[in-house]
Amino acid sequence: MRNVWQVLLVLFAILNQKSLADGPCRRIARYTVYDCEPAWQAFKDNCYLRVAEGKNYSDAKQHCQSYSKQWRPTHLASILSDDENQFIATLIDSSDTWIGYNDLAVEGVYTWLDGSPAGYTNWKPGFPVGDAYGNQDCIHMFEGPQWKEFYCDGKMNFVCKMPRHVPLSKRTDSR
Ligand SMILES: [Ca+2]
Repeated sequence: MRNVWQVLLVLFAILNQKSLADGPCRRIARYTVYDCEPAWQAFKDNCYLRVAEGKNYSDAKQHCQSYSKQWRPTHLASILSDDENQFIATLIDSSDTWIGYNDLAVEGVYTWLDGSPAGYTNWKPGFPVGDAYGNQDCIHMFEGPQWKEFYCDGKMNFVCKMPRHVPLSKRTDSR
């Protein structure tokens, strides 16, 4: 009888160790994952809303920010990979659409409104042209997945992006 308990104890120890070492389970436990609200579309770690209302860049920017929730700052969409670019291009159905990229602060230095590092781009061939045709500092998707700059007071549709995954560490840090 004692042997049976010893075997069970060893078995329990092995199973317990296995579950602790299970990578994916541990990773999920570090995040709170939110569903996207109605009308928002999920893609990987974010929710996206296409807003089919012509607004200038500043108004579009504020409109997106107004959706922000605790630990989920919302901005005009940043686009950080070809996958994400394709997803958004499909979402907006080829309409001219503001994205969260601009060189408003320093001419020729493009930054994302949500603070994402600049890296991926999908410029239309020949762009950016800088301010060759006037003060064009705001970036939009132009008739599909490619980007070009335009005057920031132009009015067009836009797309907002809200994080779905909030790291638990962030939740405790930002209290
Ligand atoms: Ca510019």
